[in-house]
This record gives sequence, C-alpha cells and structure tokens, in this order.
Amino acid sequence: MAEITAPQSPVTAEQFADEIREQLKYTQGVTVEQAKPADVYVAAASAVRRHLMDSWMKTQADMVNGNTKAVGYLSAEFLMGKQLENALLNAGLTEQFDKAVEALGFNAQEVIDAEYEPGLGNGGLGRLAACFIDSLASLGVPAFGYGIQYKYGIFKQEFDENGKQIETPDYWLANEEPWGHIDYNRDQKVSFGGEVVEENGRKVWKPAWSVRAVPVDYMVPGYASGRVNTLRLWSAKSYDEFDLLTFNKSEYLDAVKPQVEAENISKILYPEDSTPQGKALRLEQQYFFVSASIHDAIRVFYPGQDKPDLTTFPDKINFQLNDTHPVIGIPELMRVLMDEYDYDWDTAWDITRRTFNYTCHTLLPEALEVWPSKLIGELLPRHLEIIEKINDQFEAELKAKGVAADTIKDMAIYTGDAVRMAYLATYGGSHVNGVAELHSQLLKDVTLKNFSDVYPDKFTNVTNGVTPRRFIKLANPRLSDLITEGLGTDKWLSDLELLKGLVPLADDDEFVKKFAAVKQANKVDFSNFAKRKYGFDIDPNTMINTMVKRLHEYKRQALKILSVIADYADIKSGKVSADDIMPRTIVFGAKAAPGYYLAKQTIQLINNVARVINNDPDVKGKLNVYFPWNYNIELAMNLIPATDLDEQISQAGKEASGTGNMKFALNGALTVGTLDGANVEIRERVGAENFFLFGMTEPEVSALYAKGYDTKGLSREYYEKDPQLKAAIDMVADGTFSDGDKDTYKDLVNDWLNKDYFMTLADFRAYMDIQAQIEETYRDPMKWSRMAVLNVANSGYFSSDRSIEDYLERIWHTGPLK
Ligand code: 26Y
Repeated sequence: MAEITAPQSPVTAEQFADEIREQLKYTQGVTVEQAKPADVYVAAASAVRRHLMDSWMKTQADMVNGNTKAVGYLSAEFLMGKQLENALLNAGLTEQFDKAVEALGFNAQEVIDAEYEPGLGNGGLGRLAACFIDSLASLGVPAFGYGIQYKYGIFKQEFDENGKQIETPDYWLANEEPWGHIDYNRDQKVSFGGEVVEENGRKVWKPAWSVRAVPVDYMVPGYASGRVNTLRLWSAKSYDEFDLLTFNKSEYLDAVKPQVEAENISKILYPEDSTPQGKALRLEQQYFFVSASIHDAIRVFYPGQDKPDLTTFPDKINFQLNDTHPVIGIPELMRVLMDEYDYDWDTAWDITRRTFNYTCHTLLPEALEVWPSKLIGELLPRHLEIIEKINDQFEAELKAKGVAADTIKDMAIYTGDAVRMAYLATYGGSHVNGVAELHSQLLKDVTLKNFSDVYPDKFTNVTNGVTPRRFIKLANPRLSDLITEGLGTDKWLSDLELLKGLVPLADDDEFVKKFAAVKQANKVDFSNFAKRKYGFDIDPNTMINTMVKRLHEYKRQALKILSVIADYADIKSGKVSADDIMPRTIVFGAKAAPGYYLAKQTIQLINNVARVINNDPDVKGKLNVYFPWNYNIELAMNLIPATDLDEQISQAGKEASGTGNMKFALNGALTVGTLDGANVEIRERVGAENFFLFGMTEPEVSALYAKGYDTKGLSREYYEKDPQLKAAIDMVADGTFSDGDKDTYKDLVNDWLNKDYFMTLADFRAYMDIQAQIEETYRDPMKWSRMAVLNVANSGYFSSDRSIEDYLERIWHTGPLK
C-alpha cells in the first residue's frame, strides 16, 4: 500500500452532506428535492469555503504579524479555471464530497460540471498567474494575487457554418458565483485626469474624476500547507451621486452616464494577447488595479497607522510585475510616497526600486507596451511628470557610467512622444526575468541588450512551471493513482521531482502496460466528452495528436494544417495508399484575437479542412481533424491526459516559454517541437531520444532573415522546390476547402508565398520528415509508452512549485510563513 499524505478533513461524508443541506436550506432556500446540480454546486462551494475560513484568517493574521515578507503578484489576468474540485482537494474533502453528493441523490461529476468557468485571462500569462498563486499557497508563502474582476472574460468562441470564428460575450457573473467575497468596507479611491498645480512649492494633482475600486476576495488554498492566501480582484464602481441638476432637467440618461462610464473600467478583458492597441481604457484598467493594490498593501501592512514608516515597505511586500501591464505601478508608488506620505524623491526612489521586479513574457518587439505620452498626460498628468523625472535621472546615471550618447538615446524610457513600459520596468525594479532559459538569454542578447550591458546583475531566468495539483491530480486521476502506486507514496504532489523514481519503471513491462492502459482509458473518456459536448465521433483507437494554444502566426498552426493537407493530397493523388497511413486524430484548440485577420483565416481553413477530410470516404478512419471550439481550462483538463502527441512547433526564438508543453509532457504525451522556449529544457530533461525535434534553430532563423527571407520573397523557392509543399498550398488555393472558391484563402496563400515572416515554408520539409519518424515509433506501442513514461518521470522540474522556489531564491528573498 502506498503512503498517503494528501490532506484529510476530520469531517465525515455524513457531516458534509448535512452541511450541504444546511446551505441549501438556510442560504439558498431550496430543499434537496427541489435542488438542481447547480444548486448543490453552490451549496458545496459555500460549505467548503467555511472549512477553509479559519486557515484563511490565520494566514492573513500571521502575514501581518509575522516577519515574513509577502509577495504581491500584480497581474491583469488570472485564468483560474473552475474552483470546486481544487478547493475540495486542498481542504481534504474530495471523498466526503463524492459520497455526500451521492447520498443526496446527485452525480458528483454533474455537480462539478455545473460550475461556470471564469475566463479572466487570454492564455499562457493568465494561466501562469493562476499556477503561481496555487504554488505560493502550497509552499506556505504569504502572497496576494492582485488583478481585475472583469465583468466579461475572454470571449466565447463559436464557429459559423463557414467555419469562421464568431465571438460572443462571456457574461460569467450572470451565473452563481459563490467564491468571490465582495468587501465594500475595504474599497479604494482611484483618480484620473485633471491637472497638476503648484501649491506652496509642491506639486499637487487635482484629478478630474474618480472611481471606487471595490475588492472581491477569492481564497487561494494551498495543498497540504494549511495555508490559504488571497486573490484580490478589483471591481470598479461609481462614486458619482446621481447628478440631480441634470436629472431635474429630466435628462435621466445623461445623469447616470458618469456611473455607467466609471464601471466600464472593469467591464471587459481585452482579448488581444500580443499586439497592444493603445487604448485609453486599457491604461485606465492598468492604473485602476495597480493603484488600488498599492494602497491596499499599505492598509494591510500598516493597519491603523496615519504616518507609517514606509521605508520598511519593501521588507513587507515585493510586487512582481506580470509583464508590462502593471508597470504604471512604478510611478504610482513614487507619487504615493512623495505626494501622500511626504517622502523626498531619493527615499521614494529607493523604496520603489526595492519593491518591484519585472517578468517579461515575450520576444515579439511589438508586444512590448509603449504608451503615447499624450495619453498618459491626459489620464495621469502627475505620473507623466514623474516618468519624465525618472528618465532624466536614468540618463544622468547612464552618462555617469560612460554609456555612449546614442545608446542613451536608444534606451530612453521617455522619448518625448512615448513611454516604453518595459524599459521603465527594467530600470525601476530590482530584477528582470525571462520565463525560460532561451528566452532569458535572448532578452539579454537582443530585446534588452543595452540594459543588460549596463545592469548585468538585474537579469535572471525563472523557467515557468505548472501546478501538478490541477494538471495531474485533478485532470488525470488514473495517472495520479498509477504514479502513487509506482512510487509507493503520493508525496510527489508537493515534491514533483520525486517523479524521477519512475525512471526505472520505464524498463518494467508490467508498469509500462499499465501506463498504456491509463492513456487508453483517458482517450475513451475524451472521446465520450467530445461526443457529449461537441457531437464529435473521435475514435479512441487512433493516435490523438493535439495542438492547443492561442492562434498566432508565430506558433504556426499553419505548419500543422499544411502537413495534414499534404498527407491528404498524397492519398487523393494515389501517391500513398490510405491503408499505409497510421490512423490519427488531429485535435486543434485555439482562439484568435478578434481583429487578427490571418489568424482568423487560419481558423477558417482548419475548420474546412476538417469538414472536407472527415467527410471523405477515401481517408475515413485514417485521417481526422477536429476543432472543438472555445478552448478553455476545462477542455485542456480533458484533452491533455488523452493526448499521445503534442505539437510545440513555434518558429525558434518566438515562444517565450510555453506552459502547455509542460502539461503534456507531465501527462505522458510525446512532443514534436522546435528548439524554442521551454521545449529546449524539456528535451534536455526527458532526453533527446524521447523528444521529436525538428526545424531551424534560433541562429539559423536569424541567418535566414539576414538573407532577406521575408523581404525578398524567399519562401517561394521552398514552394517551387518541394512538390509535396506545392501540392498542399495549391490545394488551399484551388478551392478544395472553400467549395471551389479560389478567393477565400487568397490572403493566407499570398502571405505564405511572398512573405512568410515566421518561416512556415522553410521548416516544412523537416516537419514532414519528423512526422514520418513519429509514425514509425508509434507503430511500436511498447516503445512509445516507454518514451512517454520517461517524459513523465523526467518532467518534475516543470512544477510551478519549483518556479516559485526559484523566484524566492533569486528575486524575492523570502519564504514560508513561520
Ligand atoms: C498588452 C496586451 C496586448 C497583452 C495581453 C496579454 C500582451 C500579452 C498578453 C499575454 C501574453 C502571454 O500569454 N504570453 C505567454 O506567456 C506564457 C507564460 O509566461 C509563456 O509561456 C508564453 O510563451 C507567452 O506567449
């Protein structure tokens, strides 16, 4: 019998059933007989919250009274996923819940499914924030997640009859939401606009309007740590009393306008994830949550003090800037310290610099936020002054260090016209980190090279990670049980490096067969799930080959779909017999930013390739393509455990890290990938022989750009020279996937043949070759499963617990609460 260390609540299933009954009756006013699964969900959520309450309150008290520095994770996105299962696991109530719910006459899965998934993030960055706060709590580190409670999360994706993406609003708060506690008594005032005047020799900001930031608190329970941290999401409310003057003129709509506009600030999550649009409302959102959070931290750590000694602020809390989105916090803290607490510039600067650190999540220069000075001046005039002064100080510092004048110009935080938020963050904080080794190296060598030359010690790497609680234990209970059986303990859930103990079992045929059986059972489950939710008929006896992530040219969904088309064309032309094809089901999941034209064309193409291929008797059962819409955490948790082969095929030097890649490896999928982001480290750890590598390296990519690949139209040469590639592209152009219409994909085809910035065509041959090798390997099931076991066994490093330990050691210099 394996040693079980998972948390266990002392409460029995019968007691928990009574607690659910109580909630149903006294809070919701519903009898068990009347209750729907959704009612039981709300009742169970409230009941589990009560179980966590003491730990939550104690954690907060210990944090304020103790001497352990806290972490404030400032993030515009927290992509949390459904909460109930996770809360039950961490409260030690999973079994009690299952039994209690059955006893009440309900199906546990139906109750879990009744929760509406909040989508308060776009993708990787938002999900990383969620994994990090889970790990902080599980390690017992005092922490706040600070963000925005958007009324509308990431849009819901649907496909129309032509396969085009349709976006519909996600009004998640229209559903029961038992987790967030709105606290009107701990609100903050956030002001905008107006002007800065001089009064008695000091600068005074006279804002034009304010909004009320009201915190909505979510418990963040740790696994087996006894700690519960807080995710504090701000919601914007109006202050403006009804404007009676206007109202009396019976212009009701004008009278409520200020209210409506103030509340717009937290209304919607922007669905772009790499092309920042200079939208005033986005800057308002950023300032809104950051200003409220800074004031909140002062309130929390200096309770009841009018004149707190804020020189100790960086010893109380360090703020991590999740990308550039919260960087306005740097001038804000300066302003608060100088204007609200009377500190001089130098003291304020010292406090600020020691308080902030910055994580960069991109390598695309266009994704680094740059705000027009005019906009900042209009919305935050005092901050613009402070930024200018920071820039003056910065230039003087660089000059004193002997940096050349033209380099100083290149490094400007404030250019006169614009403010470069990444530069402000790099100068204004203590540390800058990238999110995988290669990414951090490229930040130093390319993106922030000048900064790294002058401040080499600021730069460090923290490779991303994912929480094993959600992405192994909850998503893949069968594999979890097998791991626990194999290791003889479940301790791996809080020490994922223990997975190494599975390495010898890769040579144990019995274990490998059990492992293969787990995968097969997960594939059957997924097939049923896909039938129920999407009406798909997925054959669980085919290889499940998955590509899920935001739709972006650099991620190269186009490469994948072109390879599918090439295989299809080979069969149609009789070059290859369908009988020789290894049966595969290709599953895509991806949302495109609503204004991203080529990404949306790619979605349309994938959907139509799926339609044509899935309905063609010539390839039936051999090659199938499915594109479940609205990829989200729930779909991820069902699909990842069922996947045999995962696609991580971005152009080298473009994907900062990737975190899906980690989830797949930990769930026993093999990866086909480029040397990009964290793929590099995954391959290093699982072993080159257990990873399907293909494609150009980052230096090769750079060299090909230098030859003029995208500017001189070199992609066309690849098309001309490779008949298989030519056949695939011609098939897109000739209307095979658009009912004969040759125009539908013309912009996509044009881009491939004349620009192809992300070098899909240049990597096509290597990709086809590796796919052939993959087929061959898959035909040997024991070999494949052994490789998959080794992927799981060697991926323990990619726990977000390890990432957080790296942050603690390299950046935050703090640790668990005592
Ligand atoms: C400014 C605005 C348009 C914006 C909004 C969201 C810009 C970027 C984003 C989100 C970026 C993002 O999700 N980046 C991903 O972060 C992951 C976590 O570090 C990485 O694994 C992944 O490579 C990176 O693309």
